[in-house]
Formats: sequence, C-alpha cells, structure tokens
Amino acid sequence: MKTDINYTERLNRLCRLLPEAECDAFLIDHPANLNYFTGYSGDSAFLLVSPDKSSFFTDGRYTTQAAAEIPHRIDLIQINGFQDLCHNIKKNSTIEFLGADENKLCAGNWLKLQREINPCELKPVSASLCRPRLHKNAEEIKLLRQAVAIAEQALSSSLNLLQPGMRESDLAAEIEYQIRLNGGERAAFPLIVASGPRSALPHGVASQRRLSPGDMVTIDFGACYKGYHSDQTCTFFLKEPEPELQKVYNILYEAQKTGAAALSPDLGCRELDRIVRNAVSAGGFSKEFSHGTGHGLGLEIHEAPSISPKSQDGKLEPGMVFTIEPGCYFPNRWGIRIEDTFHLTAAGPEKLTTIDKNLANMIIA
Ligand SMILES: [Mn+2]
Repeated sequence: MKTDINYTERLNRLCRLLPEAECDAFLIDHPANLNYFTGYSGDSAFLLVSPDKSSFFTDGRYTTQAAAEIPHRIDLIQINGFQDLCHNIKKNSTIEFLGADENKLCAGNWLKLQREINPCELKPVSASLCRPRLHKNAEEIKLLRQAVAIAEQALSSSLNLLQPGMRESDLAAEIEYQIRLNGGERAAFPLIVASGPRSALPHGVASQRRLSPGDMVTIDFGACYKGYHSDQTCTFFLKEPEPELQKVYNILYEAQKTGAAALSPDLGCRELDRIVRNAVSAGGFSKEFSHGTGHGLGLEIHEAPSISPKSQDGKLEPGMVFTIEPGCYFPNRWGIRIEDTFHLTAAGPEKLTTIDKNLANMIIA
C-alpha cells in the first residue's frame, strides 16, 4: 500500500536516535514499528537499521509483499527462522551495540540473539523505537480521521440492531461487517458491546447476552484503516435512564469536557489525568473510575502517551493523538464510559471523533 509517507525521512530520524541510545544499530521486530519505518504491513519480519544501510529480513511467506511495500533503498533478505537472522546480524561485524525492543522481542529470542551475536551487546531501546510515532504528521491525521469516519458510519448503519432480543455479538458482528464494507481493514480491536449488568465490565467484549427492554449498552468501537486505529465509546440507553444514571452520565460528560478544555501543549499527561479524575471525584465518585483517563493511538490501538496517574510520558506536545475516556463502574449493576479521541495542535486541541455524546442523543427509546 503506497502512500505519500516519506519513509527515508523516518529512518533518518530513527538513526539520529542511535547516539543517545548508545547503539550502532537498531533491530525492529514489532509490526507497528516495521509499518511506520518501512510501510511493510505484514508480520514475521525484522528491520536492521544503521546509518550506512538498513536491511529487512523475512521468510518466504512475505518476501513478495515486502518487495512491493518497502522502499528500494532497503536491502531485502530472505531468512529461514530466527537463527538465520542471528547469523546475518553476526556477519555485520561493525555492530558493537545493538538496540532491540525489550517489550516486543520474546525472552527466548532475546537470549538466543545475545548468545549468537556475542561479543556484540544487546541493549533495550523500546522507548527510542516508539518515540518518533508520538508525533503524528498531516498524512497520519488524515488516515486517523478516515478511520474515525469509517467507524462512525459503521455504527450508524448498525444502530437498528440496538433493540431488545438482539445479542451483543449481533451488534458487534454488524459493526465489524460495516467497517469492512466502508473500506476499513478490520475492527480496531475486539469490539466491546456490554449491556445491562455487563456494562460494569470496563472491557466487556461482546457476549451472547441478549438485550432486554430498557437496557443500557456501552459500545466501545473503532476501525483500522491503512494501519491506523480509531477509538471511541458511546453509552446508549434503551429507555430514559434513572436519575442516578443520569447524574453519573452527566458527571462523566462534564469531566471529559473539562479535560478537553484544559488541553494545551505543555500540559503534563499526569496533570490531564488529575484534572479529569478530580472532576469525577468532585461529583462524588472516585473509586468507581477504576482506570486511566486515556491513551495514545495510531498504528496501535494503545500506544504512548499514557494519560494516567503513573504516566511516564511527560508533557503533551503538538502532534499527539490520544483519548479522554472517563468511566464509572458499579460491579454487577451497571457502568458508563464516554470516550473521544483528540489531536493536540500548536493552536489547541481538535476532537477527531465527531459523535455528540450529550445524554439526550444517547437515549434510544
Ligand atoms: Mn480507548
């Protein structure tokens, strides 16, 4: 899938991170990073990046695809298994320190690689490899907007199934089908359709439960388009909700708005979490908001920055794309979450998801 993306520039940017990582080369195996730095959309492959040349390794299942997707300046080398990759790296005698992704390369391969390339030293550099992806350029924002549009179209084409008697899985299947019909590659993640008491499960992946009259239904959905993911959550009501539910819904709705209004470059990720969390607490609910405020997204559904009390990601910067998704959960009773995706620009935030989640719009009676 050819696009206007300048992969040479991305690889050059990555090479500029080699000195501070104290490495001569990086080994990339994580599919989202392979995609970001080369355009390759498959898996079971490795990219060895160094300032003088980059080599791409994969097996016979993917060589044709790799040749079609990857820029010519990267050498394509067919390998037969991880051992073969190790031998190829060892042949490259100029490498003394090799950076690899400690969060993705499995422990077995890490140990095997270290043994095979000795005396070259293997170093953990996951954060460096993911850092260029923190800031999305205009082309990426276009793809993210398209992923949002596909998902929103899919939801609106599926809402006729939001009625008593339908199974959660019927809704999830229809949304996923509509995502593909509308040009998406697939759903961005196993879709969450959590109805009635299951709405208290923050990650209640669609089950066989049938909707009952008057149920509430949390739908957390997104599409993957050209590798980019969208993410948002709507909580619907099949009847006018009880006052207690209305109260919590409006607290979450206002808390999200408060967070969005605070967005600006230099706001700390933890600070954003605190602002949203305080707004929910001020409404009388704190332990019920049992997860982080949000997460970055792009080539992965969850990536940096993390918006949570323990975030290590520092401050928000222009180009970052992330969710704000406060929720309250009352086990075995009910739960509500409201999630939208935001893009921070130098001029302020843009909301990428477009469904207006005002309570009145969520009542489908
Ligand atoms: Mn999310």
